[in-house]
Amino acid sequence: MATRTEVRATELPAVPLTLEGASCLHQMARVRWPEWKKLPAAERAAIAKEFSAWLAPLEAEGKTALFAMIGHKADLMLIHYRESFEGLKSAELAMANLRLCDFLEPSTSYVSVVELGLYDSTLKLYRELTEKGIEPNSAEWKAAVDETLARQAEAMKARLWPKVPPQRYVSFYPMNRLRGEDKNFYTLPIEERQRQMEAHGLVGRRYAGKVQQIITGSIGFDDWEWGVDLFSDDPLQFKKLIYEMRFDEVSAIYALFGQFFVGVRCAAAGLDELLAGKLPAKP
Ligand code: 76R
Repeated sequence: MATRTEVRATELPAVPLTLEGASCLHQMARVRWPEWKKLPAAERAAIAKEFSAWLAPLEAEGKTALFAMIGHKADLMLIHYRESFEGLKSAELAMANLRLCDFLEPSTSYVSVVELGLYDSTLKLYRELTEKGIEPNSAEWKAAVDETLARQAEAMKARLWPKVPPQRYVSFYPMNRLRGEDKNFYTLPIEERQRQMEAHGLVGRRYAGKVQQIITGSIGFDDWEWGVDLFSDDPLQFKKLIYEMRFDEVSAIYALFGQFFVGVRCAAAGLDELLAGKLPAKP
């Protein structure tokens, strides 16, 4: 087995460049059905209307979306994208103040930021700078990194600041890129991680048009390293894509997954229907 020094034998800095965009909060909640059903119909209607009126403009902007979740882990999931953590906390507070939240029991949540990993450009840049004899972390090195990041952030603006995609189904799950003490992605040289991530991207690209993915990074924010959101009009595509990726070297060896959540997108305007036991249309 390779020793730690052997697998770490690379001249290049280990950390790939990443771009961060929108702050993201997933909120899962169960409806307190017995208490909800006890309310008079007029009160239920007023409570649903208050929530829908708050949600509708955010939904139209693509900033917050409502999903009806399948299975016992949650009845509802809200996905919020905001410009900052302050924006996320404001959304959470505004929502908590709505009367519907008295009838919701949070079951879990997930805090992360939209992240684009730049393994390809990182490796190209690090090699270029090293060949020119520029010292890692010197002023010149940092300036070149900043310049690359600024250029990429501009080119990838739409992906960094997404609207919640419009597809009918979502699959959300958190994951890590290490398994136990022997299988640790972070001890691989950056060249090897770049190679594996490139192969991962190639598999993913075969699902273009069928599944839209948004990767959010959560190191330092939540219990796993990444949150994965997949959106599709055909939920079977989630299974096919994730199954195929299990055979990817990077997933087969290094991926560890948390709980999976699957749900159906619902229009804000359909909330009263949903809470009356009927699945509404998507927006
Ligand atoms: O962003 C890009 O399109 C560039 C290539 C790419 C990166 C950097 C990419 C492509 N992903 C990247 C990063 Mn991904 N992805 C997952 C999962 O089920 C599994 O095995 C893992 C869960 C899926 C289903 C998926 C789908 N990806 C990441 C990262 C960060 C890792 C890091 O930086 O070390 C994780 C955790 C992750 C996990 N990925 C794609 C997809 C799909 C469908 C694509 C192609 C997207 C496209 O080109 O449109």
